[in-house]
Amino acid sequence: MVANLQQLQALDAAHHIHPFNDNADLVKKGTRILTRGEGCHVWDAQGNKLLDAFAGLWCVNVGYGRKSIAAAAAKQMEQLAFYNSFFQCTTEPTVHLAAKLAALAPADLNHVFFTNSGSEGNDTVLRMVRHFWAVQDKPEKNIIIGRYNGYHGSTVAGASMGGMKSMHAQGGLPIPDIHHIEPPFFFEDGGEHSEQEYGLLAAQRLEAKILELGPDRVAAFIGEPIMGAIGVYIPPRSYWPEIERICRKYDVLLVSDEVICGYGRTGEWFGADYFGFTPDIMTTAKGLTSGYIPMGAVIFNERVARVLRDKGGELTHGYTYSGHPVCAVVALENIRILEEEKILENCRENTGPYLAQRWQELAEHPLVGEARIAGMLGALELVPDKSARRFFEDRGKVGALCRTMALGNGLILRATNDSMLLSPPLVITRKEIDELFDKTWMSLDETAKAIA
Ligand code: PXG
Repeated sequence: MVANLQQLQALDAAHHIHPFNDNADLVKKGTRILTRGEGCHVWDAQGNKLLDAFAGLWCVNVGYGRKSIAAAAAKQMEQLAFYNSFFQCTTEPTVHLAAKLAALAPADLNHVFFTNSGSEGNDTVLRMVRHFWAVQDKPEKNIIIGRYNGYHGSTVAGASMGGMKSMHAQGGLPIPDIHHIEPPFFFEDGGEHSEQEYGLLAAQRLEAKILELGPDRVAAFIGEPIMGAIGVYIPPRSYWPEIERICRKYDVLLVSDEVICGYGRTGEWFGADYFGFTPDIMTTAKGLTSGYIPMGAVIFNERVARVLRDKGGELTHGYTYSGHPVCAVVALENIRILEEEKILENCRENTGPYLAQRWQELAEHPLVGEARIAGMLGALELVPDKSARRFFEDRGKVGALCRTMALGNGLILRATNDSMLLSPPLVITRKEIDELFDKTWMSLDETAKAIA
């Protein structure tokens, strides 16, 4: 227990405005302060040990406490703490990382622009996509289509392309020339269709929207391969290939927001690999450095990069810390760990299937209407009645309650509405998966009892 916890909480309440929090409520309750992490566990200031089934915020893919990452950062800080990538300069690790990402990315996505976060990545995407069409004498081809309830970050462009109503309500969003279609969510929306049929129908909403707006107006479609923040909506296998077909038919750029899915979350390097489609552009962040340091990378294919390079003139876009050398060595070390410890292979062949099996067992609980999972990304849909695909009337209350129960049982799960979300470090062991199962079941029992 940290001796000065109450003091820290008082200082926090007095001076720190938290992201995605009801700050008035937070001041009343006091912040949970985390102090240490090792593998899949974190400790809070009261000394509680918690299984972090949410990997920080969908990001600590290689787990906590990696000394080799800390050492790589320290060494680079001593040698060259910073230099920029503007004005015909860059640093050695930045170059190595760009080449490494080009090698990992699918197809001919061989060109990398560095950012500090996923949100900045998506702002970069918006500007570059519009510029791409403008320099080909199509300035009117500037509309980006996203999806309602999609999450693409908190900056102006990210939140605009995202489809969160509560975010649009603050700050006058979305900006012009952004449109949205309904997302694929079989549990809510699938009706009597088979999943694969529904996947096609949900994708065809994009075609209808393109035709409504006019193909000459639509620059790009952006989507998360699996929608994370809204509740881990895993689309049917038929969805993404159909989206790709439609984008190609109308020459609309396809942007895969891989901020959560990227770097192994699904057991493949990218969500696009998992679903078998090839985007033109990918936004990545989070798992790129496993959250050890902020960094993002937008990865472009040959076509987009060539137009931007040969016709685009000077690129009037960049962040001071684009390609920061310390972040680059952290990313390189993180990727080295993912590769050398065969973490993706292990997820695909060993722990992933085991996690899926145990997660599916949770669907037997009376409170669970659906257990969905892809690789190391899952959700439990809590429902009032197992026999119907229906939500609680007061949506979100039961999820929040279950999250609190889980914390009491030493388990961190995130709740969106009444979906309990799962995104553990990719290094989670079978023993920890059993711990996850036991603690989740117990939390579901306690939640069911509390609302009975
Ligand atoms: N795209 C996706 C798909 C994301 O999940 C971002 C972009 C933005 O990345 P940065 O690094 O700017 O945060 C994200 C981030 C939640 C939650 O409530 C999810 C994210 C961020 C904050 C909260 O689950 N994802």
